[in-house]
Amino acid sequence: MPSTIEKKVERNLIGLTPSDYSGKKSTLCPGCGHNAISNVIQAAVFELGLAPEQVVKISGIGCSSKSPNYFLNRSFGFNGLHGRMPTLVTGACFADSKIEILGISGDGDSASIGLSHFKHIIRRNVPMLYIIENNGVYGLTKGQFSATSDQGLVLKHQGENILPPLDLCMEALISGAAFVARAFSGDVKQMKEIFKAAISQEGTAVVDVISPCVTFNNRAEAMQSYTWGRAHQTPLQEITHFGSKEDIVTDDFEPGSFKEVELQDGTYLLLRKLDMDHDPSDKAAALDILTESYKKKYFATGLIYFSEVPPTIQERYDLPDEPLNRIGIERLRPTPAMLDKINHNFGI
Ligand SMILES: Cc1ncc(C[n+]2csc(CCOP(=O)(O)OP(=O)(O)O)c2C)c(N)n1
Ligand code: SF4
Ligand SMILES: [Mg+2]
Repeated sequence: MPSTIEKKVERNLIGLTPSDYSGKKSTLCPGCGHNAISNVIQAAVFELGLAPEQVVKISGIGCSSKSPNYFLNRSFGFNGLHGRMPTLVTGACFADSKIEILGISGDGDSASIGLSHFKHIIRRNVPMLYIIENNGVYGLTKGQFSATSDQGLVLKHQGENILPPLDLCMEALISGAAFVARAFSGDVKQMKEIFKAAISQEGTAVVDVISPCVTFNNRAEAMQSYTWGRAHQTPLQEITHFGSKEDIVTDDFEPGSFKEVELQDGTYLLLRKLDMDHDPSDKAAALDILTESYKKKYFATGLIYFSEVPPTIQERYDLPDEPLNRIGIERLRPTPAMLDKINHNFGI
């Protein structure tokens, strides 16, 4: 009898296949760093075993903000106004306290027009993964400087950038983020582990991904180019996300060279020390590494800072356990008698 070769399709914890997590075909430029990020988001959500319908993707305006079209077709989504992704996220988190929120933004979206929203969503500790697809340029509007463009950068239609850049990891850290990481589009392995950890974290987890714009800002001497990124990426640690403590098995375990970190959902991160010897639980050390890498123009990637999570906005407002969008209008709306009582308390 002829043997039939069965193609083995990989399935995750909930029995879905990678294609259940795919999106539309990308219309971004071939080679754009944002495409790699879309692929890695798909892989991370697949590996965590989250149903796509448990996720909402929210973005602003930019090539980066278009990218939620290209992953997780079956998830909820909203493409909002420039710089206003965090405002929409805040609304979504009040309406549905159980949904996983992925906020996708660009350096223009978050460091220029949306900077105050970026900082306030962190201060409020809205539970989400906040990804900045940082190419140091306004890609969608054809190559203007953004607030993360390097000082001295020369762009075709802009001349020389005379202003110093903002570092969004530094802004996140001083705004009170309990999870701050940096990744590079050219290093998908590290990016995937960071995304998995960031999704497993309660509160606002910020990941600044250096994501080259191959059309407007990819000259070798530009900081956010592939050439510069590859030459100047300095991983702080080797980072692996595990579903449980029992899954952590390493052959070359040397005490002192590994650090285990438990995340809010009971999953684990294993950090293996590299040359940098960085302690991500030390906020001063995190600021030092960011200050040094800013001055010396390299990208320290990996987990920059991680701490116990302060109360989320939902905890501070004492939201009920049951998401408001599932409670039903009869139970959400106060009865006439209750309304009278409330009005009476206001002296009406
Ligand atoms: C209120 C408002 N101001 C300006 C614009 C024009 N605009 C659209 S996208 C963009 C910048 C996008 O840059 P970035 O967020 O870095 O995304 P990228 O395209 O580089 O991925 C600007 C200025 C707009 N859409 N809305
Ligand atoms: S213009 Fe730049 S940012 Fe936009 S899709 Fe092309 S490479 Fe990506
Ligand atoms: Mg940009």
